[in-house]
Amino acid sequence: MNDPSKHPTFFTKVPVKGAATSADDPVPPKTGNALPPQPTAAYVPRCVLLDTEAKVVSSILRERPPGRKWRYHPKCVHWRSAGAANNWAYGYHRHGATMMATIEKSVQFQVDQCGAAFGGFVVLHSLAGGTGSGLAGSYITEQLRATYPAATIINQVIWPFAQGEVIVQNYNLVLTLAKLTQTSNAVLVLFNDHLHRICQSRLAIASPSFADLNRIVAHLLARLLPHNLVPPAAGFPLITAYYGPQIPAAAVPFTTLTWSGVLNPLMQMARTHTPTDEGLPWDVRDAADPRACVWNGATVVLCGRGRGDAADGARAFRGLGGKVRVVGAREVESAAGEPDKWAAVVGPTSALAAPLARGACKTARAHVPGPARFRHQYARFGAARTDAFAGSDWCCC
Ligand SMILES: Nc1nc2c(ncn2[C@@H]2O[C@H](COP(=O)(O)OP(=O)(O)OP(=O)(O)O)[C@@H](O)[C@H]2O)c(=O)[nH]1
Ligand SMILES: [Mg+2]
Repeated sequence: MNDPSKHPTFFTKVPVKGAATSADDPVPPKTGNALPPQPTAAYVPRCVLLDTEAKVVSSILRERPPGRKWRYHPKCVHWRSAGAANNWAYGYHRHGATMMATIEKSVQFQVDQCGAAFGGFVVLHSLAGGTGSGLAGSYITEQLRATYPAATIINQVIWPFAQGEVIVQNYNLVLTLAKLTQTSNAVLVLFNDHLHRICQSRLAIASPSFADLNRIVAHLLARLLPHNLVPPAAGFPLITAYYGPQIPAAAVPFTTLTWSGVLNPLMQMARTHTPTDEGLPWDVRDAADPRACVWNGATVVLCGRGRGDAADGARAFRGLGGKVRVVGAREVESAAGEPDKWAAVVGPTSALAAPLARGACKTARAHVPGPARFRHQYARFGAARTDAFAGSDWCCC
């Protein structure tokens, strides 16, 4: 998104003094709370950056790709120096109120910039650490819901690697999802294991970095968010997404795509909860197969050029079961290295039940009477039983 004038949903034009140069980018000090200098750029993204430590925010602000014509607004960048110790309770109870007090003006500023076009918020966060789960996913989402009751709130959450790097990740994700079921309209779950597998097996990236994983997420969100992602059933806001084709940029010029070639594998990915569009279990033939995922409504988003339209999507996805809505634009310009036909399916699916149950079971086991590792760390920072080890209600084992 180098040219913000083409993306009015994501950027606001603000008054400027002087020409923008990369030296004007706000760069926070390594520690401390001082706000960076005022921007001189004409366009600012409609976002508020937030962390309980400076490292990630600093690195985001230091990124200055050549040709980029926008800057983050310094009013909308907040950080602390302590971190949240991978502890939901620390993020929620210790950072929640103080950080919300500082960010609410930024949120109001961005809402004002949207004017009548304001529809809601997208909160992007991980589930495993203390900041993403306790602060962004729980406290801030709760406050946004209280302050803007009519707004649509979508939380895009990163599900941790199954062999996770955070030992208490299941506690944090259960505590967060328990809150989000009460506050969010849609929780778009994307799995780090899936993103990693797509990078390695389909995009020819031998050792994927977080930047590689994030590129997939950003691309997906840019194409999905203009559409309504709120699932049809109130009370169960969890949704996930599959997309295709998955082609390395270098191979795009040598690939000819047809809509059926894109949509048929995508349909099978959705049916069998397979994140990649290769090596699909084609023997799962219909929705009656016990191995097939159950979909309670789905949205198919088509972006691309050439012959093909909503009818192709509807035809390909007829076998998914449940109601399928097909949206999107046929005549979308694709950037260099992007295929000229692209599609995604997004919605609530039974595929989410297994990881959810696994996380809840691990958390519930820690909550049975007797010595429970780590639980005291949550109680120490104010997490009560009702805060969610209510997640144990979901336990199926
Ligand atoms: N996809 C993706 N996952 C990430 C990224 N950074 C961290 N993660 C995942 O997020 C989880 C760790 O959460 P973090 O976001 O690092 O933690 P935090 O929310 O900042 O919380 P604290 O460190 O406790 O302050 C792990 O599951 C990581 O795999 C990223 O850039 N992209
Ligand atoms: Mg962090």
